Amino acid sequence: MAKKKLNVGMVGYGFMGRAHSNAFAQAGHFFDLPYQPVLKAAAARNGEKLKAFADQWGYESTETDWRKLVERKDIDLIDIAAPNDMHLEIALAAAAAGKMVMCEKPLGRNAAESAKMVEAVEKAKVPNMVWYNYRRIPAVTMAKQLIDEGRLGKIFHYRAKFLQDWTISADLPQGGQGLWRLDASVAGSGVTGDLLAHCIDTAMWLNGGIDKVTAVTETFIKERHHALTGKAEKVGIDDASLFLARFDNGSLANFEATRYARGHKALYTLEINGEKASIFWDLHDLHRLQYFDHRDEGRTRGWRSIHITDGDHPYMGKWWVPGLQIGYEHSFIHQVADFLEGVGTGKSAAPDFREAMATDLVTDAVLKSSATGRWESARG
Ligand code: SOE
Repeated sequence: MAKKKLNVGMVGYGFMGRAHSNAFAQAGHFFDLPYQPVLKAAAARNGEKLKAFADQWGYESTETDWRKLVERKDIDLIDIAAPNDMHLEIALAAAAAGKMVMCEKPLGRNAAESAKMVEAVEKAKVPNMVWYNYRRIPAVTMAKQLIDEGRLGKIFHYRAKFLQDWTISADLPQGGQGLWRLDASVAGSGVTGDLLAHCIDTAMWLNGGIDKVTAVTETFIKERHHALTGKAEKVGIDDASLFLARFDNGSLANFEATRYARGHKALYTLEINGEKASIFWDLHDLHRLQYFDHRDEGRTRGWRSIHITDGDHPYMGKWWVPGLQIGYEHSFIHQVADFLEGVGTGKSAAPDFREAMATDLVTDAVLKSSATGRWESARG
């Protein structure tokens, strides 16, 4: 039987525009879904680049004004893969037009923006989701299963890092395409919203709510040439951000993100220590879950390196044969698959806008604490 079509309107054609487009194109090939996504139209300001993107990915049409895309009757879902300062306006318009809305992380530049987006999608009752893709790396999903099964017992510690090194050069400009992440007025913050947001989303999914935080941030390069104004301008983003946290379950955590860890490109690691067992995961070795279980027989007890490629591992039954790995882009494909399953049952797949707003409350608290030097509530 022919599947119902779900027409996607994509805003943005950068790194995330490509990751999301690939996910929409591939999901139906591997997952048996109630809807078939159709790459109906893409929108961006630069008509020439947009056309090249649309041709490459097979979009049927283009719009150089995202408002036209939102108004179109033949679009069911708006996917926001545009810079952070555009999320709010597009999400409000899309929800008001009755479209389903997917938004790249972080949802807002701060929790106040996110709250407006939550209100809009809840009022319009449209399915909505934020692209926190790392939850759907099979090894991370399996960590969630093990924790929910109680295998770790009481959790004492959560540790996460997201380390990069791509902004160390003082010659790197801020602003403009590709480098808007360095412009605080566009991005909202630096590594706190860009990298720690991932760590916080995964952490709260795995280990529950965060109660309070105490943080320190630093901007190592104070002034950069602005690609749009052509002048040297003060840098407003945090280059590095570290914080301690207390979770509601009593566990203690430390988080660190930086773009100044020479040698590290995207080293996202997390470790959880429980009374009975521990888990460690590393994005550079993403198909492996390291697991230590104290209940194992003493003589052979040790860290197991589980290759998450077998049919009974999360999502893996849909891919190749046991032993063959998948990668980064598959986390986005899994997210589309879960979203479309949810649309079929009338639910939003996690994290929906409301759940993602909780992450923005934590990142707001981190930035506030780094300014006040005090512990701050992570609940606004
Ligand atoms: C920054 O370099 C970045 O691309 C983030 O914006 C993404 O969210 C992260 O997954 C990888 O790093």
